[in-house]
Amino acid sequence: MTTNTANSVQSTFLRQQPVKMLIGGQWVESTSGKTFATINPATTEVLAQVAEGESEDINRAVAAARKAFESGPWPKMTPSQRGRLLWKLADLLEAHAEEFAALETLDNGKPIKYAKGGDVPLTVDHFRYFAGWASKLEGETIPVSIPNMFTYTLREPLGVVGQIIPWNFPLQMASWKLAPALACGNTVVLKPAEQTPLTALRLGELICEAGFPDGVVNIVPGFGETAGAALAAHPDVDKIAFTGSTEVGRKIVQASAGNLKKVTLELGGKSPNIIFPDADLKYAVRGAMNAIFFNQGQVCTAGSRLFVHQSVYEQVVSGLAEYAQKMKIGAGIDPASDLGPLVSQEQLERVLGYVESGKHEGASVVTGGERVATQDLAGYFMRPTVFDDVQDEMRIAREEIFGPVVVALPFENVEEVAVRANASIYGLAAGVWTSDVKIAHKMASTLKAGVVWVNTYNMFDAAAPFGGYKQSGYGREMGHAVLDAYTQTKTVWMGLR
Ligand code: TXE
Repeated sequence: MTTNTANSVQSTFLRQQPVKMLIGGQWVESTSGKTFATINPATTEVLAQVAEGESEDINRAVAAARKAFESGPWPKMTPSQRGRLLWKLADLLEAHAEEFAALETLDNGKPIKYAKGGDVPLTVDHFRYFAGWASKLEGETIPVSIPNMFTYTLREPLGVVGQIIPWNFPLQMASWKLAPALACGNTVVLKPAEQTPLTALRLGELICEAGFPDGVVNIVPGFGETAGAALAAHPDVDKIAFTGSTEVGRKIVQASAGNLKKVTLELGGKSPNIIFPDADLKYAVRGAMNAIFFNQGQVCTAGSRLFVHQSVYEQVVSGLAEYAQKMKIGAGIDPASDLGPLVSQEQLERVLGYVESGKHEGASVVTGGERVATQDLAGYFMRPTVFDDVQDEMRIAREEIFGPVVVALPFENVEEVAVRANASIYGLAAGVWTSDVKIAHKMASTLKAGVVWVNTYNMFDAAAPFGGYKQSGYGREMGHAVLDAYTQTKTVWMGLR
């Protein structure tokens, strides 16, 4: 990826200022006329002014989605027609892959090599996978015990779905939400995160180009407390799908109570990543590095609690610190960068606050622990950080930091580490590194997490379900599991006498 691509992105999509919102198939300004700035976190420069949606805009978007669900061409379209639209969207996205990768990197900060090699192709894949499901949503015939009855089920869409997404994987999160909802025949109001609205809005242009009927997808950028809260509380929204903090997840549940809308939540984590002494340490240490530092640690599944058997503890911690020191910190748009800036000043301050709290509670910084601020790196950069001398009850070992900060914790045996790994309010993911198949299976079944990776980490595929145990959320995304979250079952009884 070159600076030219970045420049061309700036001069095409970003030229239209303010970037408008998509309601009922039209690109419109906010009712209030307000806009907000989205920042390039590598430079702190304003990338674009974006229309700022508030409750009145959410009302308009929900009305457009309702109309499209009840009376537009959408409910009359066949499943295969819906599938073809999703496939076409995937093709269009693939054709604009370079542009999307650059836009994602500029808005979020992530290294372009990951945006190009991960975010965009995985998003394309996601739309293709769910394009296939549109025509495979089957009901069942039910062998009831009452004579002369024919009983069967239909799987029907829920209606208007509100979707609120975070800033760490803006494009992928949009696809995780949109693709299954649309495959199942729902209509959507999507609210991107205020830090990173651009790729979702550009995707909106491709959605129009693909030929989705007006109002099927509405995209309203804005802030959580206004646009997000209005969507979560809206009486004409049938379901809310949310990815973000556990704290806001609780607010979503409360707001949804008014009309008892269905809710799925993908929330925070404090995932244990456990290295046993018989692991192939070369891979395990590299795996531990990727588990925590990928995407600047702003990953809900980040392997932020690194449990290491005491016999290899020194070796692993020093190996990890060495990797951390070698990472190239730089603007995401530079193809050589391994670690970009954090997404915002607020996030940088939050993460540095955790570093201070760790030091204050007696943990030691092995490497990192500070902001990088040079003339070239004026944005929200920080060094990848490894903590030692950590106690399980310290805040840095219990709370989600959501930055490039890992706590290393020695352990003695399998039983002990299983208990400590599970001693968390979260249960999103876990990693295990071992060459002993018995330990691998034992840990896979004992760990209270929605996903367990063995001798690998942060693997995702559209076909593999993902979601949290405990306070990491409700429901599953991806795979056929998510179809339950976007359909409802109707049972039909026919008397045959
Ligand atoms: O998240 P928020 P923030 C965690 C992570 C991070 C922390 C704070 O620990 O440090 O959350 O990040 C919208 N009603 N995760 O403050 O606020 C908001 O506009 C409705 C984990 O950015 O949860 C955005 O679109 N919506 C995580 C989305 O919620 C509201 C990803 C997420 O923002 C709202 C992100 C409200 N009252 C952060 N308030 C993950 N699970 O991957 C905010 N929003």
